[in-house]
Amino acid sequence: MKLEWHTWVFLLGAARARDIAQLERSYIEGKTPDRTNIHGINVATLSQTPPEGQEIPTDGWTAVCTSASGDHECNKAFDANDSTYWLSESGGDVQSITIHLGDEQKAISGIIVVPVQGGDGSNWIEQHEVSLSTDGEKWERVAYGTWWPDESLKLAAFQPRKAKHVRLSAPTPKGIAIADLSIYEDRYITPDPSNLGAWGPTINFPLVPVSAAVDAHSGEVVAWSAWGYDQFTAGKAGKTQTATWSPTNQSVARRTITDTHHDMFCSGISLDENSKIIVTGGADGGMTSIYNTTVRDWFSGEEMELDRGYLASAILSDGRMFVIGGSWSGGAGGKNGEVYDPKTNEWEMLDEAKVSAMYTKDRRTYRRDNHGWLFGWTDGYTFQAGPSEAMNWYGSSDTGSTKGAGKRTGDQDAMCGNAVMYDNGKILTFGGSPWYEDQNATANANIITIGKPDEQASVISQAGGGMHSARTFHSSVVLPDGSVFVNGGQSFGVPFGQDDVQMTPELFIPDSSKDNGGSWKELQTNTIIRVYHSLSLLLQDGTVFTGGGGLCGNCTSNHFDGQIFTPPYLLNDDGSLRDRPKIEDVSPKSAKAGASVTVTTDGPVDTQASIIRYGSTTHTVNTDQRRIGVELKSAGDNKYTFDIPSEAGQAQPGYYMLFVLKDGVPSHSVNVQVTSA
Ligand SMILES: *[C@@H]1O[C@H](CO)[C@@H](O)[C@H](O)[C@H]1NC(C)=O
Ligand SMILES: *[C@@H]1O[C@H](CO)[C@@H](O)[C@H](O)[C@H]1NC(C)=O
Ligand SMILES: *[C@@H]1O[C@H](CO)[C@@H](O)[C@H](O)[C@H]1NC(C)=O
Ligand SMILES: *[C@@H]1O[C@H](CO)[C@@H](O)[C@H](O)[C@H]1NC(C)=O
Ligand SMILES: *[C@@H]1O[C@H](CO)[C@@H](O)[C@H](O)[C@H]1NC(C)=O
Ligand SMILES: [Cu+2]
Repeated sequence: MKLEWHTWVFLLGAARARDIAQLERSYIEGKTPDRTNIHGINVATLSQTPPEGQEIPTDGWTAVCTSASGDHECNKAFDANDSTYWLSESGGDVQSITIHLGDEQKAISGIIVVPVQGGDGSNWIEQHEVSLSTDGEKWERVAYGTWWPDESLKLAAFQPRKAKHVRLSAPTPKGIAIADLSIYEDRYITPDPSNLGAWGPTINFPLVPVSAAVDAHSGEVVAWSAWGYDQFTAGKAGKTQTATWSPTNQSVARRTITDTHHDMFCSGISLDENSKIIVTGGADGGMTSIYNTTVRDWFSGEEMELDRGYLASAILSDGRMFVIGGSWSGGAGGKNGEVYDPKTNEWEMLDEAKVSAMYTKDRRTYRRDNHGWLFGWTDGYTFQAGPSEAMNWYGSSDTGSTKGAGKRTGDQDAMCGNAVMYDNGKILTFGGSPWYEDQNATANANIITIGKPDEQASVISQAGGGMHSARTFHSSVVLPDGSVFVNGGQSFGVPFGQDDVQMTPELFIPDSSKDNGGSWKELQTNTIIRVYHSLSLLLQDGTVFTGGGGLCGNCTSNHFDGQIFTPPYLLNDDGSLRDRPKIEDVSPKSAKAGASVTVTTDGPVDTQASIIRYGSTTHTVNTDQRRIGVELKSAGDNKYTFDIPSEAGQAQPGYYMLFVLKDGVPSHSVNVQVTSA
């Protein structure tokens, strides 16, 4: 049944509509439907993957709590009796429980908290923080965020660390209660930060972050699931659950449930010229929704001409948005191109932008046009680099156009693989499998160089070596130095399966003097599985947010979290942050193709800098991210100039993060908007 999940949901979609309404109500009221017997009482479960490793015995534990009410003493939080519980007093800013483990443990990897069952909910924990210490004095925060307030199990999984003391704290004036708290231990992974990078902290979300985008104005990650916080449906359930992580506040906002009439699962996502998040199609077919990050709310746009799900979209050189494919919704086949103008909120069919040119040979027809690798390019053209073996140019004038652009060298259909423009006109493609699922993944990589649009001869494909590991359902981001970070995935793709997982991320390091155009390097091994429905996004400070996976209702592959990965370029040997250069000023802040931009820094920086377009992503697709390497010319006194590429569409319109580097260490970014006119 696992393998057939999508089909199963299709068939049962309509019949289950009433069940879904009921389930949804119970979720909102904080009552999850599934229960399991723990320590003699029925506990509400929240189906998710437990922390890696084993639960450690409570022998020898002692605990200190900030306060305790009546006979609900501190140690009732781990007395192996879930009808008794620790209850703090109310008032104060923060309530916490600190467990002294006795002996030092080598690799604490997570905790699970059982809330009081059957109470009135007044002592549920929402915002929380987990910290570890080896000496009881110096604490490291390993996880934080917001749990959805209900009586189901709460979990925090993190990169394993040595600890003798574990603290869970909740910044709330309400009292909190814990019926049971268990602690997990996994194998130790030796840190090597300046060489391999480092994982952590974990950020807990009140939903499975399956789709997300970075807001250019605040740097926040806006993440959403579907109608439910842990499940999607092909029925028209029409709601969206959204939660936002703020890097400034270091917190996750409570999730909001919006009556968008749009279940934004399996949709296309693009950030337009003004960085509005435009979400198209998905489980509710033809809908268009637009997220305004200022007012933090969704608005409806005009509907597409065709129903689509698992489509892809890309912003064009003139600021319009091209979409193609998407047979997962509204019947298989015929999902030719359409174009949307955010200025007029109008859609137009491009009947001659033929989707059949990009079909894979999947055994299922509704899978053949999914998750296109689209790159908006010059003169209103879009380059489609895969996942089909065939590549194409799609034009957007009049009724559109299609022109073949050859095949990737030595590659085959690579559904659910990744494609990233890591420099101006240079695309790295890697991984994927011939069918959407139930096939071995590939480690193949290709480098595709594109030039003049609508010409086959302008497209050069070169085998790009191979990854260390075969992957499908992985995710990736391009970094300020032009390298490409790849995380997660399976070597045999099974949606919602968690076997054959790749736990070691890797990095493509471009080098045009090498035959393969670069090399692949393995990075620090992770312990949180990131497979189907997981994602990665580049943040303004040059770190990576990677999260999600699952969204399968009561299956255990749900991951209600994200994690920060800090690449080696930011770290010293001891794990502390390296000194980084600083951008003092950028002018102008908005510029067209060909314009010159002046940057003021706090000292001398490397000649090579980069602008990276903000990303939006779901299901391995991120057509928004794009790095353009720019060369800085000295203009005296820590002032430099660089040019936006001369042809409109090379840097397609939108917001970019400008990074300067010093000896390879990137600055925090500053925004530059590339405009279409
Ligand atoms: C758990 O605690 C309850 C309430 O104090 C008590 O009635 C029950 O016997 C305890 N169960 C066990 C297994 O000790
Ligand atoms: C972060 O803080 C700002 C202002 O203090 C607030 O407006 C915003 O909602 C917060 N964001 C999150 C995600 O909590
Ligand atoms: C978001 O909404 C605010 C308030 O209605 C409006 O002023 C702003 O222009 C909107 N932003 C975008 C990008 O549409
Ligand atoms: C996947 O690869 C393994 C090992 O090469 C092979 O035995 C198996 O048949 C392959 N599975 C499929 C579905 O191709
Ligand atoms: C999952 O949910 C379905 C439908 O609500 C139910 O039939 C099934 O028993 C549940 N499975 C588990 C493992 O709880
Ligand atoms: Cu999916």
